[in-house]
This record gives sequence, structure tokens and C-alpha cells, in this order.
Amino acid sequence: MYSVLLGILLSAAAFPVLAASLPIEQAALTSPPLVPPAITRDYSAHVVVQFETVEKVMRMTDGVYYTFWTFGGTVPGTFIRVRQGDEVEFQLSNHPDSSMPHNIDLHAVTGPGGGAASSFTAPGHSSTFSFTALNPGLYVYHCATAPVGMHVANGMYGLILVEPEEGMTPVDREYYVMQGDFYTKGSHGEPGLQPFDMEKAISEQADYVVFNGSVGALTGEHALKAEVGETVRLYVGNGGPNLVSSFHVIGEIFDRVNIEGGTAINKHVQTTLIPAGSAAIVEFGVDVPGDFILVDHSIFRAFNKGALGVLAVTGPENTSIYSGKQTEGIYQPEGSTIQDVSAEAPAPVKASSRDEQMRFGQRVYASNCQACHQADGSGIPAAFPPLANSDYLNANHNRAIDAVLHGVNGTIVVNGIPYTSQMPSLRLDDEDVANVLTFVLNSWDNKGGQISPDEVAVRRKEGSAVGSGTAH
Ligand code: HEC
Ligand SMILES: [Cu+2]
Repeated sequence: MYSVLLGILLSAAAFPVLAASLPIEQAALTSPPLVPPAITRDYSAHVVVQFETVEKVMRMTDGVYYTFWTFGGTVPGTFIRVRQGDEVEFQLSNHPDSSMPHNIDLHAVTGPGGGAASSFTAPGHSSTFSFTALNPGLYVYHCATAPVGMHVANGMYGLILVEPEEGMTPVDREYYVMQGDFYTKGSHGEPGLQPFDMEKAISEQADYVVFNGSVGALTGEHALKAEVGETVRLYVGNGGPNLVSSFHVIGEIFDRVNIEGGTAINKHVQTTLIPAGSAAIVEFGVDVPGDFILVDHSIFRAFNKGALGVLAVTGPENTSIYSGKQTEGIYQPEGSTIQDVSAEAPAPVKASSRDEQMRFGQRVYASNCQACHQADGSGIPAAFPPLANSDYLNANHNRAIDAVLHGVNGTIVVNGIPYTSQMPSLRLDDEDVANVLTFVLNSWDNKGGQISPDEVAVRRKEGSAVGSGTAH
């Protein structure tokens, strides 16, 4: 009942949405592995959170780079800390250089899509929505723009902590750690700028499994730090997209774990399971010095795919607790994996009629075009032209094929309105291009028609990107 009401309020787009009388404050936000300071107030506030989505090339491991899609320029994204009962005003801006629209689904939101629809934002635009943080806990947020898996796989996730009204018990150190799995065209360690591999993502064949966005993000000079005698609290999330994490710290026992980020506490835990799209709060005291290794105890991921971090503890030895010899470096990564990812794929099913092309094409549309051109083909003003009743599309089928094969740039005019953005080339095969365009041509008041994979093959040889600065 409450969520229905909230949904109506949210979609009304008026704000402040809920109570108008709360004191307003700007959220303290941090990049990983840092966590904003504990909340000291004992009353609710209207907390303003400002986020920017940025697509940028960053290091995956030495010699390997990747185009990450981020909340705030880091993977995981900016950490948000609010208090139970706070009203959160969430402002999402999508950088003008982005190639994709983005949005946010916060698992701490009670409301449709966790805010996804209300925060859908085209490149160069901003959106605002508000929610009340009803439940305390540690929650994942992530982008939920289609294709959702791709946005999450590219690094669009992070954590929001909703402190309980009574606050968190004080500890000496708090850190923010989040696991994610990545899928690249080249296998683990293959150098260069590696593109995302959709096939491997679908079959859950991760090339990298890492903490905080890259191999070595928490080792060497980037290791987490603590001193003997201190208490450490880790806010640990798992962005997925696919793998669940068996989170373990080698040489430590978690004194307390908030299971799945909720209120249930488990004590004396060796390894805690963190589902994809979930989190855990783990706490322990550090009693002896040394390197304590954070791993996903699905252990090949740690030593061969990158899921390894270090908590470096300094201070006096305590031989009554631990007195063995400590060898340095025995937990170093062992190098790249040997994976067989080149197995023959079965031949894809080909459409045998126009109706079948329409059905297959609808699926291609949902996962490749809908994010920009929208489910009903209506597009987004000033960003993505409509495919519904598009004079540009209906006038010239070859040009439409070229658009999907090679992308569109410069200015094009659709139904009398100029568009000056860019459509990336989509790397679909001939069959998918033929099917999706046949679907589009026969939907939403377009003029009909059919495109065959053979026609697409010809354009693939002869065509080029369309637009190129000339109005058609
Ligand atoms: C990342 C966003 C994005 C995606 C994904 C995308 N497009 Fe586009 N599309 C654009 C933009 C932007 C333009 C206009 C380019 C310009 O302004 O120069 C465009 C233009 C077009 C046009 C010509 C203009 C019109 O309205 O008729 C067609 C046809 C088209 N896209 C089809 C598709 C199809 C089919 C898919 C999926 C296979 C797709 N697009 C996926 C952004 C996108
Ligand atoms: Cu996104």
C-alpha cells in the first residue's frame, strides 16, 4: 500500500516529494575504498545526493584497459551514507560525452524499479527523484538501463548505507570493497583496450573477477591499512553481474557479519556468501601484524582472475596469538588463466518468414536499441530520434541498414527535427540487422517492408557511417 502511494508521488515529478519541513543537507560522498564519516545527528534530514555518470577508459590490469561505465568516475561508484528515515533527493546527471543513457536502481528505495524509470537520463541531461530511506541496511545500487546486464558488467554499481536510527557502533576503520566480474574479447591479461564480450557475459565466463574495479586495486601501495588492536569494518558489496562471492579474509575470523547487509548478525564467521546484487557488513579486530588477504574463496578467481586485496596491519607482534614464521608473497597472483573460450558455437537459428523476422527482431530491439530509441520507438527529444513513423527511416532502407551497421554521426533530420548526436555502430550480425529493421519497419506506423540478411551483407561491404555532417 505504502509503496503504491510512493509510486504515484514519485511519478508526479513534483518535489520535494514527501515532507517539506526537514532540514536540508548535502550528502557526504566518497570514492572507494573510503567511506563517509558516521552520521551524528539523531533526527531525519532531507539529504541531497548528486551523482554523475561517466564513461571512461581505465586500467583493468597491467597493460589491459577497459571502457568502464561509472557512477562518479570509479568502480564501484560513489558511496552514499544516509540515516533511516531520511528523505533522499537524488539528482542524476549523465555526462554529455556519454554514448548511452543511464539511470539508477537503488535497492534501498521502496518504489517502482528502485528509481530506475524516474532517473532515466540521456547524455547531457539531468533527472531528479526523491525517496524516503525506510529500511536500515547496506544496499547495492546499479544502473538498470537496457541492456541491463551490459551496464552492470561495465561497472555501474555501488553501495548505499542506511544507518539505523540508533546509529552504527563505533569502530577504528571503515572501508568500502565491492566485487565485480568482467568479460573481455581477449582472455585474461591479453593487452590493449579490451571491448566487452556479450557472449562470455551470457555464458558467465568471466575473464576478470576483481575488488574495486581492477586487478590490484587493493594491493601494494593501495592496500587497506590498520594497526594492531584496532577494529575494522568492511562494507562489502557484490555488483556481479553474474557471480556470487564467497568473501573471506585469509588469517582473520569475522567477529560479526550483518548477513546480506540486513539486521541479522552472525558471529565467528570464516567466509560469508554475498549474492550478486547484495552486500554484507563484516567486522573484526586485528590482533597481530601482517598482510591479511581479502579473497573470493572460489579460489581460482582470487589467484587467477584478480579477486584479491590486502589489509596491511602494522604494529607489535603478539606471539601468544600467532608465532609462526610469516613468508611474504605466497599469496601473489599466479598469472593468467588458461581458458577454452573458443569452442564452436552452434549455428544461430535463422528466421524463415517475415513473421519470424519480426519476432526475432523484437528481441534484438529490446536488448540493443530500446535503451536509446525507447520501447515504443518514440525516442527522446534532443537526444535520440524517433523510429516510430520516421520519414528518415521509411525513405531509404539502405541508409537504415548503414545506420545500424556503421553508426550515425553529424546532423540528420527526422520528421523535420534536426538531431546532432551520435549512434554507435552496434556490431550485430547480418541476420540480427535484417530482423531488427524488419521489426522496426513494420511497427509504430512505419510503412512496412522487409530486409534480408543478403541485403545487409551487401551494405556491410559497400556502406559507410551515415550523417557525416550533412542534413539529408
Ligand atoms: C546509444 C544510443 C543508440 C542506440 C543503442 C541505437 N541508436 Fe539508433 N540512433 C541514435 C542516435 C543518437 C541517432 C541519430 C544520430 C544523429 O543525431 O546524427 C540514431 C539514428 C537512428 C536511425 C536513423 C534516424 C531515424 O530516426 O530513423 C535509425 C534507423 C536507427 N537509429 C536505428 C537503430 C536501431 C535499429 C538500433 C538497434 C539495433 C539503434 N538505432 C540503436 C542512437 C542510438
Ligand atoms: Cu548505465
